Amino acid sequence: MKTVWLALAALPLVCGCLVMGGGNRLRYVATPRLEVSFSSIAAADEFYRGIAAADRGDYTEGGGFFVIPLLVMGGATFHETEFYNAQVRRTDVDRDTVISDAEAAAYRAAMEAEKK
Ligand SMILES: [Ca+2]
Repeated sequence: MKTVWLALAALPLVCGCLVMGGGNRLRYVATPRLEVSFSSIAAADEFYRGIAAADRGDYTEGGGFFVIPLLVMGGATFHETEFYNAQVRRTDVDRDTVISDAEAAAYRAAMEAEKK
């Protein structure tokens, strides 16, 4: 009986792997990263904590039923640059390409609030 449960648990992983051809898919991304600086180390720290809490779902292909196995196996395509740029645009409210302490703190608070 234990073997059957293990087989059932492994099934989604196998399916996800087959559908995507397995493994990582590399994709050339022409979009450059936005250049941005931080007003302080604390601002950078807040910003990256915000990024860690931000929802990556909109920037990851291969959703629906297979999303968990694909993420576990690294088979989904995550558009890292687009994701990063979107976070920078969202954070740098006054568009001066400097993320201030206040902007970073507001961004992090918003990301953590959305996560809940
Ligand atoms: Ca700014």
